Amino acid sequence: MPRAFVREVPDSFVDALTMGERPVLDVARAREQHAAYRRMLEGAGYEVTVIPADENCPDCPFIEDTAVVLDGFAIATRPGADTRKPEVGPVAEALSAFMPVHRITEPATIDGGDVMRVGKDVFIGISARTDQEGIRQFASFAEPHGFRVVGVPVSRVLHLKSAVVPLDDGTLLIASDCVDPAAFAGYRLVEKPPAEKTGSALRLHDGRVAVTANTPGIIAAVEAAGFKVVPTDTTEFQKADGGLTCLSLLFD
Ligand code: CIR
Repeated sequence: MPRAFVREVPDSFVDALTMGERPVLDVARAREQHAAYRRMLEGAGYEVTVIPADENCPDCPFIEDTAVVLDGFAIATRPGADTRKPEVGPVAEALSAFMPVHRITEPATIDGGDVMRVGKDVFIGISARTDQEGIRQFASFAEPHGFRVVGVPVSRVLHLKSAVVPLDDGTLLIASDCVDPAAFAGYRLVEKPPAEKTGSALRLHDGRVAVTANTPGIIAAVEAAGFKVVPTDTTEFQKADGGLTCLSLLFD
């Protein structure tokens, strides 16, 4: 059965990191949206594990950044932002009940939001949060299992997956002004409308794709590419630079 890990929203979420001007974050609304996101995953057949929030970690709902699950093993990250480093321990511990967990170690940094796995390809964003040593350590765990690891520079947005996400194993939704499409030769590329940069998509194991509900242009583009879309409202998380992928860790 497909599984999802999510992490609850702390009261301190009002202090979540943001790239731009400080937004006003509504914790109650974020919790409603988080609950609906969880129901969306359950509706798609995922068994959801909820990890309690940590008030000392305002960004802890963005659980994707703390670990990457590959085939039968996980890699616990070392996030680039110091306030986020303590998020990793409880997630790694919960994952270790299901699979072996490797750990990225100092001085490397890598955020899960920079790691895009498609089939046996793993693209890793070189960003403000992820460095070359993080990519090197990640590759040392992944390559022996047949994965191809490729570093990709990313600009204007926080993470690689803010710019590009898979819709299926051969199709990517991409913002070509934030990452060079040439890195993804061989894939079918679906362009994100430039005005909807904060929008994102999450492929579900049943073949449908969750898409941010406030981005009609992305919804139309994903539908036109042949996918069934599940509109999903995550505006409070978008204000804090989070995409749809960032709120869960999905694995079989
Ligand atoms: C941060 O700046 O780290 C959080 N406010 C947002 C993280 C979003 N993560 C993701 O999309 N994978």
